Amino acid sequence: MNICVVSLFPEMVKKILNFGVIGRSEVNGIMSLSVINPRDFTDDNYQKVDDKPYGGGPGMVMKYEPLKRSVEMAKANFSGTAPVILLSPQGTRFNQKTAKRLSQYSELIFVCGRYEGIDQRFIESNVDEEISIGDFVLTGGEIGVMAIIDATVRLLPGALGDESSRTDESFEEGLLEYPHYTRPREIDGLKCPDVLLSGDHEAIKKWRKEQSIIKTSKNRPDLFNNLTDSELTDIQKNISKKYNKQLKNE
Ligand code: 4GY
Repeated sequence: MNICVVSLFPEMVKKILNFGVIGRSEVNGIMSLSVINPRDFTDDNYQKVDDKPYGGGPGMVMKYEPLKRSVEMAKANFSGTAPVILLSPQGTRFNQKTAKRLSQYSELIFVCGRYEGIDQRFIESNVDEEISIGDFVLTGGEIGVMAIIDATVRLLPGALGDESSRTDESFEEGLLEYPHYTRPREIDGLKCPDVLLSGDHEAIKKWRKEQSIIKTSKNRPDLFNNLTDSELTDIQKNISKKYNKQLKNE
């Protein structure tokens, strides 16, 4: 996968994506990352990438031309299949499903904004898709783009070693992950749940599913309420009911 990021802070994106699984994927040739700085595509002496907003108001707005030329350069380096994706709070919400969809592309172009916003005409004529990583406002798109690249590249074949993609399956089922334990068996008086040491694979599977259900109904009622009736057995529905009653009584 070839990825190009348009950003006023190229070092930020390059450095942070150079660790662990994602860093290795670049060494292994699974992914290649380049960054284009819109400041290199200005034509005035001050290399101006922003200007005052028409209509007044606080802050500065990113100018159309340096961004457009940056995207043109990114496209010239690619074969022409890459969607241009803008990171902004106005975008559609990113999730595991989006990561899966993006991982099917062989080329991606991301645009990071800064300041108060981006000239709308650039968005309308040069951006294919607007994506948000959450309902909060960052100082720029860079941290969002790093989250999206991280979640997407780890799905590429060979990116994870034997760590497999088991962790995602739970999200695809619409449930949060079950809790994990490793050695020692007891530490600071805290025990590992007996069932995990029982060797009874069916019992372990059942326990983990129950834990996922409890966690999801407690922390993410939005996800839990999205589960269809057929996805949960009656027993599993009762577990969450019982658990929610317990919570209320506390
Ligand atoms: N939320 N999800 C986000 C963001 C900062 C002004 C456009 C977000 O993805 N990006 O908050 N980005 C803004 C800052 C210009 C980007």
